[in-house]
Amino acid sequence: MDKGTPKAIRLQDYRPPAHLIDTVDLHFDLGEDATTVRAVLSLRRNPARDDAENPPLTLDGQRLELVSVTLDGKALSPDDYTVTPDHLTIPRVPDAFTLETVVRIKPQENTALEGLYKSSGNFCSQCEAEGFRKITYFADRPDVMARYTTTITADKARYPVLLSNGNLADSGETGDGRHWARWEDPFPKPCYLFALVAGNLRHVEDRFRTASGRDVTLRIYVEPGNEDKVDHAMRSLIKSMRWDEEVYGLEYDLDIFNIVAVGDFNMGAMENKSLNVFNTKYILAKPETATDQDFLGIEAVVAHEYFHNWTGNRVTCRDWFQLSLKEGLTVFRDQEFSSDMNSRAVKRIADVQRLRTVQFPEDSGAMAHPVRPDSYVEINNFYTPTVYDKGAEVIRMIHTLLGPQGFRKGMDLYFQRHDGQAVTCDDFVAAMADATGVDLSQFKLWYRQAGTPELDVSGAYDDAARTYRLTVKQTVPPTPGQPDKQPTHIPLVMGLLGPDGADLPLRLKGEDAPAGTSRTLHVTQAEQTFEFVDVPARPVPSLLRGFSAPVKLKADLSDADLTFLMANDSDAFNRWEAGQILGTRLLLSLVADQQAGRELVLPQSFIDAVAAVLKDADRDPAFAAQALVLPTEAYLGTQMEVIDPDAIHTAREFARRTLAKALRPEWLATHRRNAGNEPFTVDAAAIGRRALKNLCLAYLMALEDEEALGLTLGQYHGAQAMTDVIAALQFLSNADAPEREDAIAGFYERWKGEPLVVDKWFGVQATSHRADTLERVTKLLDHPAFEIRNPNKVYALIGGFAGGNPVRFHEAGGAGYRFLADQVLRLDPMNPQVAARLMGPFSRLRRYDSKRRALMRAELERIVATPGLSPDVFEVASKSLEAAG
Ligand code: B3K
Ligand code: ZN
Repeated sequence: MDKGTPKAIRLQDYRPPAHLIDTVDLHFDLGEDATTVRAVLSLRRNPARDDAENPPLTLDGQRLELVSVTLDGKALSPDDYTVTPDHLTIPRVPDAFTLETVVRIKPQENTALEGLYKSSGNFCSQCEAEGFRKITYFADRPDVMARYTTTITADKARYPVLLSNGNLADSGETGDGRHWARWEDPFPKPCYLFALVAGNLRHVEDRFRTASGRDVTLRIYVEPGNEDKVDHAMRSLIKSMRWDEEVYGLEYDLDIFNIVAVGDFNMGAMENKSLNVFNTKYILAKPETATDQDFLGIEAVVAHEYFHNWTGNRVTCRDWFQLSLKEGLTVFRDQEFSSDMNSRAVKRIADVQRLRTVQFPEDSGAMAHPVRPDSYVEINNFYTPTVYDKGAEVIRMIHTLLGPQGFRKGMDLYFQRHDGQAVTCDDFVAAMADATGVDLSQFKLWYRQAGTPELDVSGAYDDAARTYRLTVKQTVPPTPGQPDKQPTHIPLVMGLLGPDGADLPLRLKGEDAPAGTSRTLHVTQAEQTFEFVDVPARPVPSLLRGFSAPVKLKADLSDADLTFLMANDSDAFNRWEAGQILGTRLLLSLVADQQAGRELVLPQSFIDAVAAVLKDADRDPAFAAQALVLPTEAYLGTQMEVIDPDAIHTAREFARRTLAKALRPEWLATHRRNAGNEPFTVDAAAIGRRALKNLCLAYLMALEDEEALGLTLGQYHGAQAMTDVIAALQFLSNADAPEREDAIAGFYERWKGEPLVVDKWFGVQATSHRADTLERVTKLLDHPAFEIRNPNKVYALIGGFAGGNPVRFHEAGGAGYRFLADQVLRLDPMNPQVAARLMGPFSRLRRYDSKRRALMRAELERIVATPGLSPDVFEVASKSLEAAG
């Protein structure tokens, strides 16, 4: 670091702001060389602070060229203030005053995509978390909420569309080919929700009438030529608006809701008040260009950003440690929305898989942190699976503990108390507890303790007494900075299956009568026993139904118990889970065989279990497609003490090939039955049939015989929907077939005009498990379609290889590690956020063998020794090294 080691910001140092800002009047003069920003702020001393004297005014500002400062109409001279690279400080200010600053900025040179920048010639902004300070001097913290007026002036021909938050108040022309628009946002907001867009954009419009009769104009802005790809996003928006009214009684609060899709964006989307800015990936879709997963992703992200209007914007975060207050809650809301729109079980399975393959590794790696972190160096590094996805699980557990009605009561109270405020996770939990009388004091540990809790459950049936005792032990593993953990409050939803497969009525010892067949046990101690009485025969327990807590569960279930649960559990998630546990057990034993040099054999009982699911597949194709996928290589890694990527890959491919061969006629028949040429729709049923069909083809292609290859080529050339085309291309890119190269080249030729489709093309090649993948990926860095400045391209090619191709990335010589470090160092000066995000795989080095660990450590040392490193990359690299031991 050239500026010395960056300092950590700590939650315990929080102090309310010294000054409040009531109104902000912004004037942007957008130019080709530079942009001038004039800001008029009305400020006053914060009565909530107990400073003895009037504190100095300190505003945040970075990379701003200060032109002038005026206080209550009087121009200040440089003697009246100090300017550092991060701050503007005025030592003496009155109790209440108006401050006007004028600064110049260069959006054209902003490659970090934070603050005001240009994408495809259009101006756009991204302020969360701390980008507003790159636009103007301001108290850039979420607990300073102000009313904004924004006037934008720009060349009319280049930038016909001028947008900001709120309502359009006025507009006009200046006579010199320039025009202007003034936007007023009536709702006080933190500056991270500010947005500005100016460009040559087209829009598609629709309307929504709210429950109380307000007519809202909905507009989606895209680059010319993309108007035919917004229909699904618009429908998703309308569905989200209706759902939030129905489920939470929450209505939209302005007359206009705008979405803008831009091609260069660091993450998925951003919930700026009434002006959401989206990565094109989460807006643009038609069947020819987007996969089913893309369609589902769009529905979820459009909903997520819309739901933020209440959970995030109307009620916001006091400080960035509280990020999960809005993110965990909003992810939970979007998950529930998607479950209501599609298949609940399939959605839950997908969310749990994501949690396990992305969040669990984070929770056991160098960057492990609680849902509410205690400290950070760079806040952008904390937009993590832990804050988002584990945060959503924490909300889901509250939902389970309170029940749907209790949860709704809690939400009502939360808004009643805190509308218009910047609050903490404690405030949220207090509203939930106060509304229902449920004690959540121990539960709050979930916000403070990092690490994935482990549950060890064993059951004992007493024939004579007709009792069944479940003994539950919990431990929370140590994580960096948190060596000792306390038992937390874990809702363990469970049932008991009788010998006929039906749920038994559940009566705990001491209860007068059974209470239901599925119930929540409150696990609150290190070890606890629950005794059920009146149990007629030895039951098979169904534990952690619906994945009721984000824990690792170990249960003493036999293979026969698991097969029984697969066939009979009334909880669909647990039917899937039983299969996964079986699959994981089997694959881990194959991994051990592989490591010991023993011959690999797939037991007939496992083939039979898969055959049974396949036989029944047509009843619920979407579910079957999930149940028939073997646990992923990434997930298997999380289940091992020391991850062995080669043995995992070999074992899993062996199992796939053996299943393919043993059940070949069944895969073929199921493929055929689900490959009908029905008209393309994106409903859950059709998505499920396509998923099942492509899964069958994936198994068949594990054999790479002529028939499979013929089917794949037929699908590749004949299919209309991108889901099918890209699936076929992916199978081909793994195959040894001579047709492979033609297909890859042809795909590019066909789709080179569609950047999002080209991203898929990069992704398919980056994740191929063929031996020459790294060589190919390295070459692709020089492909004319690859742009290091475009985050989507970087995530597809570099991220796809490092994060989505364990066997090739962890190749024993360390070439993958060298490649990743090179790319991180190349990218860091341009875009630190994206560079830091790529480093995820390095932060898990502790989990690998000593040789790989040493190779990764060497790359990390090379990174931290590089002068001028961003705080983003420095934080991840140095923490990874520290934890490496
Ligand atoms: N709130 C934004 C994420 C901002 C990330 C800043 N590095 C998107 C979302 O979660 O809805
Ligand atoms: Zn969010």
